[in-house]
Amino acid sequence: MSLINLVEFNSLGDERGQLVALEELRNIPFAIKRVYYLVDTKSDVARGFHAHHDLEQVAVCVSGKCRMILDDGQHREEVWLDSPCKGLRIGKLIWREMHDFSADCVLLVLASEYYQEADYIRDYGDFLRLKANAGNP
Ligand code: T46
Repeated sequence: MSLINLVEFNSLGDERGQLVALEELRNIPFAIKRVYYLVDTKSDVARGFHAHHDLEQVAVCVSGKCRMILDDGQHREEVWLDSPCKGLRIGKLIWREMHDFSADCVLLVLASEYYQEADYIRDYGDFLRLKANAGNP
């Protein structure tokens, strides 16, 4: 099964421009507790490099693009987030990295939980051990 789980958002665009609506438990598959966005990112500076114990997210580049890598401890897959209509679901215990941000990138993330640093697994070795103990995948 692919790690790349995309959600296609309808664009309610017309001659004035595009409008995309994100609604919890409709086109976002969880109750939204937090919204954050990455802006002013640098093309040669990658971010992420962690997994979460218990967090679901949907990430969408509302402007520009970036390359997202997902890793379940056995497989790595990548996808370009390059459309405001393309959301990427990222489940729990998935390592993620963001690379190659375009200069105009705005990466919006909807999250199922409030921010909690204790939910992060920031060491790749710890992540692999956790996955192995949990019976990967
Ligand atoms: C993720 C990817 C896609 C907060 O205080 N509150 C927040 O809601 C968030 C997201 C971060 N922070 C703090 C934690 C760090 O001190 O902001 C600082 C930067 O966060 P971090 O280095 O984790 O940023 P990224 O871009 O590597 O990762 C972020 C999210 O943290 C992460 O959950 O999945 O974006």
